[in-house]
Amino acid sequence: DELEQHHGLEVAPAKPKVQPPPMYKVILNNDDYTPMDFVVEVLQTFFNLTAEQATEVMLSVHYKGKGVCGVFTAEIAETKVAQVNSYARQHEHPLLCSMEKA
Ligand code: TYC
Repeated sequence: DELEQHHGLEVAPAKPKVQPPPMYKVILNNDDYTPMDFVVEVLQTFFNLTAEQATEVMLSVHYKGKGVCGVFTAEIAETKVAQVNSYARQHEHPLLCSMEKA
């Protein structure tokens, strides 16, 4: 289309090119103190996981060091990270939530 426009021979409208937004993984990091059932509760509450899915992610974090809670646009990922870290601190657990580009 660009070539045609430069030559004054346009026949078709330019295709609208919409970029998908950058996506971010929200990560839970393991620690030695946060109770397993608290992590499961967090995953169910903030990431809408079932008890079964939440247990799977929690155990993956426990055994491998970190795990993905979900993949979101920047603003939503930032909000989830802030909510989880605030909730963990309110309950005096060291649980750390962070994000990285997908
Ligand atoms: N390792 C913790 C324990 O043994 C459980 C835990 C799992 C902590 C996942 C944090 O993101 C985490 N109680």
